[in-house]
Amino acid sequence: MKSCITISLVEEARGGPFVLWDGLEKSIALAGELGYDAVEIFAPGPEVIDVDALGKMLDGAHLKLAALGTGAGWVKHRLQLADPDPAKRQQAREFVRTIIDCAGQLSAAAIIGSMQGPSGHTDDSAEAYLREALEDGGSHAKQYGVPLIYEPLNRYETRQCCTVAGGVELLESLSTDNVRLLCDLFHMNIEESNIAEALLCGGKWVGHIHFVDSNRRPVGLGHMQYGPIIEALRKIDYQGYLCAEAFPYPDPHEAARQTMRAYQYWTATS
Ligand code: LER
Ligand code: MN
Repeated sequence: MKSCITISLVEEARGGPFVLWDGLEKSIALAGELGYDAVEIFAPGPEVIDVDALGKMLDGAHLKLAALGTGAGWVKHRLQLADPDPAKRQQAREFVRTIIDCAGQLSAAAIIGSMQGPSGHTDDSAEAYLREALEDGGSHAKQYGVPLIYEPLNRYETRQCCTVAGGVELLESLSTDNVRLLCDLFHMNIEESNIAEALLCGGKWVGHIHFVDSNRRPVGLGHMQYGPIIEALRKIDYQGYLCAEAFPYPDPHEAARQTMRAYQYWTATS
């Protein structure tokens, strides 16, 4: 399992659960210094990502790009993949495709989290629209040899899909085999009866982990029981990232250091 840390470039998301906020250059330098393997970037849109420049910056810090988030599509542009308005839905899918194109050029995946639609739309068509969007994004990502990553969220953020079992059912219903699940331990702590068992149920569909404590603070600062979680991830032979998506508590630097200490502790061979 590899280490990863989130960088937010989205001003509208201040106060959100992203660790580093100090611009790409400084954040990448810090992630590199602390020994992270990769970063996950939450960007306002594709227009702010200069793929070549980002690639060089990451190489210079010996980092990979793990993923690009699409959440700004919702937070900044109010685009949802399950919007009842076909034109808005189309715009939302287009936004996701352009993020997939940026990430794909750096062999990274795009993540669909809050763009799936928050709590508003509850009719059957919302799920059908989400399925169409996952088909579309999953097929689009294939040309880059990366999956599209789909994140079940807790009940206060979406009514689409809140559990790993629901996510597996959703992905198994698609005709594309190129979508994987993002299992965010914070959301799972709210929704799952047993986090380790949920990960075992996720099995081969688990494609990314948001590595965070029960209170959304960095790992080690809440009451999450990581022993069984790490054991479950080993059992399913998870080889992906444990990515710090947590509040920058007590501050971004210390949150980054705390997560790295916890990552090293939990992934030390036993
Ligand atoms: C939101 O709660 C979250 O977990 C993010 O990863 C989604 O964009
Ligand atoms: Mn998350």
